[in-house]
Amino acid sequence: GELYEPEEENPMLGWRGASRYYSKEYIDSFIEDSNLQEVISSISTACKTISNSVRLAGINDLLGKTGDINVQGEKVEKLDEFANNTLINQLSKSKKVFMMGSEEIESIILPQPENPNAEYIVVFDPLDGSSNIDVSISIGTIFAIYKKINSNQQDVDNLLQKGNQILASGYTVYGSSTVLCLSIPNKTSLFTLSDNQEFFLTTENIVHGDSKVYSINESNWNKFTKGNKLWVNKLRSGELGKYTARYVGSLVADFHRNLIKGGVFAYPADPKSGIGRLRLIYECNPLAFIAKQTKGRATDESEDILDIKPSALHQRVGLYIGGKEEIDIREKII
Ligand code: P6P
Repeated sequence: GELYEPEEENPMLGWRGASRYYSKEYIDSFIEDSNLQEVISSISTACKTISNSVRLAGINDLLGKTGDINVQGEKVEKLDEFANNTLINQLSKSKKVFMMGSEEIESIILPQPENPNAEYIVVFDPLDGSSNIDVSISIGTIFAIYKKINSNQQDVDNLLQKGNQILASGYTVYGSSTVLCLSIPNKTSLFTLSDNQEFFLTTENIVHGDSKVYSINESNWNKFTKGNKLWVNKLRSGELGKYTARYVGSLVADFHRNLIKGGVFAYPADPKSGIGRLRLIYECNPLAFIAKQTKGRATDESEDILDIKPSALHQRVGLYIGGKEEIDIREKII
């Protein structure tokens, strides 16, 4: 795309304004550790590449299936694989990552070449919302960064850390615009990808919105517990205020809308098995961290998501995530 011409009256568009808001300098200003800055910079680079491939998927013939089956037993979309490889390659290039975990890969991923002395662990869902890839509906990348707990490159405990150990987490939503959300303790900001491939700070210190939206797949009604049926009926009835329903079918898009405007997203666990659909490590923990940093909350059927000790890499839990008040209301009702 063409370069921005400095515009005096609108500092956001001028280079001077842009340099003040350009995410690399901005991120470096609020992340002290230079190694962590490098990890985040490599993730943002990967998200630019993924964004470009998402927007051109049909043209690049990346649509459709590779015919492979992933650890979730789902058919692998070519774009999922591309996103996964892009993140692994960029994180490896940073030379700052000790170990990775991906929603697409069954076990531990080590950077190539390996970095036994690196400090950081990165877990990610490279492209969440795969069911929406072929129909041009928003999808996203989710990530979280931890410090390693030991230097054993075979020890999966490095990936099985509680969400409350997260140092930084975020996502990139590939929607009508490409927006990177980056969250560290008490500071969450949004960056929009410009046509000259820079992430510009567009929202600083976001706090969870408070409009009344509920986001749940109501086709699962017959599998809801009595408590959840009571809660959803109260949301519908107007008893808790005038709510509207929104459901994209991509967790990142539903979460991003609720973060900005407000609302609560729910994906209940199966009441019989207690097993959820969403992955604790790759989806729920990173978003629960953001919710907490923006005055929101996230629980599974009973406890705060960030307090759950993961027992398996691909563990799935129920998820109720949104403004703190919304989650508190549900807990009083169920
Ligand atoms: P359902 C997408 O495949 C995903 O993992 C999440 O992004 C999304 O919230 C959920 O599944 C949608 O599931 O059962 O409502 O289609």
